[in-house]
Amino acid sequence: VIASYQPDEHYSFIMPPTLTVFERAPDGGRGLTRDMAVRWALEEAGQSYSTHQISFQYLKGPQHKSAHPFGQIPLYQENKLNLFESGAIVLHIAETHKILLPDDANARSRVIAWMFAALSTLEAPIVERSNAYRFEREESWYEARMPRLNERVRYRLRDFSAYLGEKEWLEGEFGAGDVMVIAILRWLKGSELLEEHANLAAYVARGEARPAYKRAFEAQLALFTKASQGA
Ligand code: GTB
Repeated sequence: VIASYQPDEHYSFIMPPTLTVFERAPDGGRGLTRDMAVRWALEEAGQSYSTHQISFQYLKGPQHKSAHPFGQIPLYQENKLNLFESGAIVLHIAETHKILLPDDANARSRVIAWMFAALSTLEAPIVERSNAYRFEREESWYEARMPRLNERVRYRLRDFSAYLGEKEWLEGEFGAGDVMVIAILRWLKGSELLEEHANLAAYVARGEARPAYKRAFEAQLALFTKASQGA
């Protein structure tokens, strides 16, 4: 046994966890790949970690797929645990470090509901729009399709903005729901969609101003810069 699995505030590892990430991030170091939320949660926990950078070829190879069924990043490895899906990894970090989740059972369920909302209700139209932009820009129908995809994002943002109102965070204290929601809203940066709601733009900016977020962002950027310099 090389580490304690007791989920208490002294939870620690002899071997820091390893996070598998892209060798060359396709997002230009903007912190949009799915390892970003995990890095952020690890920084909130004060948990050191190492990164394993892999090529696209390795991503789709049998060794990686034996740990990650879909051949994706991030993969989180901690002692004997191989964990995939960024939301599940963030939840694991929150539970084991007793951070980012309220003690009260109902409040905890609400925060977890926000994690699901980020990864389903909010994410679906945002990812659809982003995929169209990334992969279908040259198609003849792209210009005609985009307004519809923007409208689907707007539909969700209107409701979310109305709900958030002037709250600082979703459920009182900053939590795992905020990590996941802000991580996906950041995909809209640079479009007018987020800026249409001053409270949403401010909410994302509050998340990005957290020291843990900044450390996570710098860490992924450092790898990207290294990769783009061919190091
Ligand atoms: N539901 C999974 C999770 O949350 O962990 C989704 C994981 C996922 O989509 N991983 C992507 C991946 O491995 C990388 S982050 N893709 C390879 C594959 O599926 O074959 C997604 C991503 C890629 C690029 C940008 N970008 O360029 O802006 C942003 C996000």
